[in-house]
Amino acid sequence: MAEYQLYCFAQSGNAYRAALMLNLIGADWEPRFVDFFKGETRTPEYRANVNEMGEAPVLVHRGRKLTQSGVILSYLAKLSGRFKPEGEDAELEALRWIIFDNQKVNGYLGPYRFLRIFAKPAGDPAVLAFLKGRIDNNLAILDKRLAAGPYIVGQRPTIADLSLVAYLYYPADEFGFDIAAQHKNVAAWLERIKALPRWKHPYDLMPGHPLPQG
Ligand SMILES: N[C@@H](CCC(=O)N[C@@H](CS)C(=O)NCC(=O)O)C(=O)O
Repeated sequence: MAEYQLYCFAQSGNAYRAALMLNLIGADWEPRFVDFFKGETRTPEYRANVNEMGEAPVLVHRGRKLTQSGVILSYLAKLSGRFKPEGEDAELEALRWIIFDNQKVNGYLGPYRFLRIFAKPAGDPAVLAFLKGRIDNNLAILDKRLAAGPYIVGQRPTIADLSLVAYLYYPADEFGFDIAAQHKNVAAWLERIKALPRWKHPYDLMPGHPLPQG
């Protein structure tokens, strides 16, 4: 058995944050497929035994079960010393962007994409329009931040970057608009993260893609 197990599935940008970090630091890890589209996270068993919040990702390591990708990223950064914001100011700044990401950047992008391409029936157009307005605004904030420097905090990649890329490598047709084409600084930053050794696309890193038809 590998040192780390990660409950995850390919379509989950939230899980991708943790999977990418594990891969980039060269950890000995294995995915544990979560059958999200069949409702596994909503089962009493999952909530009782895996995560009371009913979510993926969940990281299992040395008897611990950690949830919330921001917590998992912080844990792995502390343990490995990699992608760790150095010093209190950088730590707080990284946390600030991770929370903004969870709530406002990928926090809207994930449900937007879900309602567009996975939900049955598909999302209400008014809800989609509301989310798209928030997404455009928040991606512009991210783009402006990246105009000022190569990474979110300082001159090297940290867990704040690995959080914020969560959904941004998924294909443009899943969103119905091209994030990289519309946000040039985001596009260049995505290329910088992609160039890191052991980077992998979410569909190549986690199980469950493509989804079975039907
Ligand atoms: N803030 C959480 C979000 C986790 C999350 O929402 N995960 C989704 C999958 S992408 C989930 O498991 N949702 C459960 C459900 O909707 O039942 C994190 O960053 O880990």
